[in-house]
Amino acid sequence: MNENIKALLAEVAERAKSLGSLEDVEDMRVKVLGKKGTLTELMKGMKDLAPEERKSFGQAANEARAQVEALINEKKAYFTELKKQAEFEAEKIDVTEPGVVRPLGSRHLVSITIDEISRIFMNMGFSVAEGPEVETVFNNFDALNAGPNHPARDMSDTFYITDDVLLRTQTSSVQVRTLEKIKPPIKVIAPGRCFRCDTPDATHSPMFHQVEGLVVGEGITMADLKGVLDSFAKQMFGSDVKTKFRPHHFPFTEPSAEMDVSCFKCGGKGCNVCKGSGWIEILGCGMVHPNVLKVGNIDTEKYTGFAFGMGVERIAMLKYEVDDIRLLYENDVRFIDQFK
Ligand code: 2NL
Repeated sequence: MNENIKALLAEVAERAKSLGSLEDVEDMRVKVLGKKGTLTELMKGMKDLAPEERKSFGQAANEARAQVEALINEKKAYFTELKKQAEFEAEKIDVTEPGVVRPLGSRHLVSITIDEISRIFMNMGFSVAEGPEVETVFNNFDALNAGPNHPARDMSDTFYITDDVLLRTQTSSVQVRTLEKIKPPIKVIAPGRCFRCDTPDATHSPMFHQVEGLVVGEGITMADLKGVLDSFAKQMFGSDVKTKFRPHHFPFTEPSAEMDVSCFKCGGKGCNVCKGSGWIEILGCGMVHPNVLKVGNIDTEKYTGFAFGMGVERIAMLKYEVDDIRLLYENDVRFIDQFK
């Protein structure tokens, strides 16, 4: 074999020992087999040879080329595999490693309380109605027997949007919609958000929640009102609480009353929750005023009804001993996380 080719193969074999990467292999391929590579240059010199030498030189050169190509392919495969293994190693994940703990949110105390109240009434056969927070003055006041001169209609007490549209001050407007829509017997509760122009303090907020209830049917009396609300009080605050009804006034009910429960904390002896009196006021109620029933074209000779309304925040604060209503809206996780 031609000395030059021998020397070239020896050199290639030597260089192959120090190859360290795919780049090195490619580098060697260009240097030996490339357009200006050492073996390519040798082959170009073939034309200067004597014809009788040319054949054996050509054979040797082709063999050398095949050898070098085989070597390069082998090295290429080796370093490709090596690289792949390194990549696999870098990508390796431990599937048994504990995952990232994402803290779960919790339900808000106001939602929890609405659900608790609703559940009790749903178990007594009430359905749940919802309506818009932006209401007509008619649905919020006129339909509830609060005429144009009623003090609650004052601009300083209610958020008006126009002369005829406002943010509802109680969820009674939902029951008015129910009265207009369906015929007795009616048995609904209306939980939801309400608005009044109040300066915030420990017990007042311009945005708060109510659950109101309405029952209309034949032969409904004050005894039904007392039975339903006494049962509610016992389920909400404990089976040993007593209830009492004090006369009151609302434009939409006649007669009207407020219901107190005996203190569920001290049993009536007097403590911080009942402010020493042994009783806690929890809701307003009464027999639906005939003028309200007439809004739904209900025959007031045939049908009677009772209604009630309670402030959700007040109930939640009493039950869970929260002493400032603003804690419910600040959404400090340390506070809201206590109730789940
Ligand atoms: C309170 C008092 C009350 C009503 C709400 C009502 C609704 C209709 C007809 C008659 Cl459609 N009454 N609702 C009745 C009595 C009292 O709420 O102190 N709420 C926090």
